[in-house]
Amino acid sequence: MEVNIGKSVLSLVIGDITEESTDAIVNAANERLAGGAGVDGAIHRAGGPAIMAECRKIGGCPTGQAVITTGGNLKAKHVIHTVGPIYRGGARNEAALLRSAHVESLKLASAKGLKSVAFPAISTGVYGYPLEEAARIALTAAIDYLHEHSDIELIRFVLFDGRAYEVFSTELKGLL
Ligand code: AR6
Repeated sequence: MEVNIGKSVLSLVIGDITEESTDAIVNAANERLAGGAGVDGAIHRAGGPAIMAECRKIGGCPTGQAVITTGGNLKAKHVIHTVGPIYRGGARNEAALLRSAHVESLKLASAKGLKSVAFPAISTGVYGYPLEEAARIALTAAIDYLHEHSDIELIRFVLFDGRAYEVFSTELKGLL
């Protein structure tokens, strides 16, 4: 599914984000930037050791913030590592932190002059964020950003399975 937001494109696809050829792909990292399971493990495996070498130099990233490294062997030249919140019931500022993870990633892309960014469904795996709410927050952050900044030409959400794709599609239709 693809929609125009101003002069930019917001797209949803099913796939493996490590195969994306956007200028940057976003990693759902942890605060230590230590690597892990899920999409984080997949990105480090596919991108090779240059990514972890830069993560070690950077040292860490607070929840809701973002940092950028090389894409190593990936098609994407850059990886933006952001840390989504661990979901603990919803009353611990999770929504604001999840929005911030998206906005800070996009600000970093803009600051580096990048034009296209692919996101996974941050926080919805190991970190346990309910998918419907996470999709709404992620999509709202992306739409708001594209309305306010015309430099980013494409934001793509790369969903790993059909269910996540369906949930993101339904939420996106509800936001338009
Ligand atoms: N491409 C796209 N999406 C993927 C891929 C892939 N290759 N692999 C998994 N997903 P998660 P989190 C989806 O757990 O919840 C790590 O250990 C997956 O189906 O990767 O933010 C980190 O080191 C899910 O929908 O990230 C942190 O400690 C989504 O990506 C912690 O997990 C996010 O799931 C972060 O947890």
